Amino acid sequence: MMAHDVTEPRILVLASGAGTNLQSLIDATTARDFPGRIVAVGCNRPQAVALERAALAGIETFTVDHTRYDSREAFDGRLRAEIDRYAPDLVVLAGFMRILTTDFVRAFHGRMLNIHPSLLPKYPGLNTHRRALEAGDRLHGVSIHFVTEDLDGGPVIAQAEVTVQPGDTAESLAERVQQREHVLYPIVVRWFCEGRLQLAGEQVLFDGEPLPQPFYLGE
Ligand code: NHR
Ligand code: GAR
Repeated sequence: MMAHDVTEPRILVLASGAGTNLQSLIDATTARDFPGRIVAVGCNRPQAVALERAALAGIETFTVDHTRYDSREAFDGRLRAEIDRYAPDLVVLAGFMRILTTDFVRAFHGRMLNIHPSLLPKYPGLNTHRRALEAGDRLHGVSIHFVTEDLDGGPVIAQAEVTVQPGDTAESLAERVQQREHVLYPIVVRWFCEGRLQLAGEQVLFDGEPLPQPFYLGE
């Protein structure tokens, strides 16, 4: 058996914050049998802990500080130039907090995933845990979807649920949702790297067949 497969998919992770999802992906991809590898981590915040996690794992990093650009187009243009240096097969948004322009999203069509902390189509956008609590939802969770121009509206691949408990706060809920995120994201990234996931129009294909509904991981 070859120690290194030169064709293994190249993964680039974009993050903005703590990078706990990045860590779960580092841990998964470091396992000997994972069918892809993280070639770089990009960040829009120079102080993000995600950058330290990448460096500790010996992964190359770059920062494109959005506060230094006066338009989204300029920021995305620079971000894209940095990403292109690594020629990734897959771009993984892992707690990445900047809305991306249409041109950027189109450049990575079918090759960019996001993890979003709600059961989409509920609560696209920000503050999902607070909004689920305020709505009195009994069920909350996380979704992984292909990124399209439609913010948090791209086709959903997989979801995991979390039951809202009496006394839950946005923080306690976020913590339990994140535990599910750390299980689910490596599974979906593995599927992509195995060539099992594709985007055809607005349709997710799994093993070449339309996915009738997202994979659903119960509690
Ligand atoms: N870009 C596109 N075009 N489509 C998507 O589906 C995207 C995207 C960029 C990021 C992640 C998303 C999430 O999972 C994501 C999906 C940031 C915001 C936001 O409002 C909204 C959704 C997501 C990420 N960001 C503010 C902005 O002005 C900044 C907020 C901040 O810096 O804290 O870009 O939730
Ligand atoms: C995660 O819960 C992720 O779902 C969410 O932010 C957290 C990032 O944590 N993403 C968004 O809210 C995107 N707008 P992490 O940096 O520890 O992975």
